[in-house]
Amino acid sequence: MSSAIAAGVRFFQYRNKKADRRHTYDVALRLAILARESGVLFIVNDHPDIALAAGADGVHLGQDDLPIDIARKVLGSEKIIGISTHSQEQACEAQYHGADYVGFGPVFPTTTKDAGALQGVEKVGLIRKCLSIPILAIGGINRGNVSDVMAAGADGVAVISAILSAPDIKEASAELAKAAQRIQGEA
Ligand code: TZP
Ligand code: MG
Repeated sequence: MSSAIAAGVRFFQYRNKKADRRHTYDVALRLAILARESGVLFIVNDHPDIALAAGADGVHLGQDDLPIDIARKVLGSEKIIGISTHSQEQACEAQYHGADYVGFGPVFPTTTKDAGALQGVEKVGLIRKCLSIPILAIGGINRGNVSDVMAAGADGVAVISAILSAPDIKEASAELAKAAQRIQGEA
């Protein structure tokens, strides 16, 4: 996380599908402290209660996690609640129920997760037209395609393998952050 912070990444999610809840809490607590000291945002995947207990900025939900309004009861109005969406209908519903942002994808093929049907860049543009909350595109995003996704209307990108599998995490983070910010600056 420190390398990515130094490279300009400003929004982090702790995602661990294998750990037990105690371990998830312990790690989330340490990351939340680092994030606060560094002035970046930090959210926890899946678990609103752990996000709250660890002092994170919010939670990222999936379609099978707690509903947004229940997570809002746990977290209160100040915390960030984001949710993964895989269709225009899910994205609109998320906004209606008070999500602060949607993750949308998979935009490109990914081997990180079985994330369902490919959405493609065009769909990002489509949901941009009907959503006022930020859209974070996800799935197979790398330095070669980040500009296309941003140009289509995403407000940011969520990236796993193009950063974590890169030989130099700081360099990969910097390239992605720079490309995303450049397009934002042009908008
Ligand atoms: N949700 C949709 S695609 C995806 C998730 C968690 C995986 C993204 O990982 P990568 O390695 O950036 O393609
Ligand atoms: Mg989840």
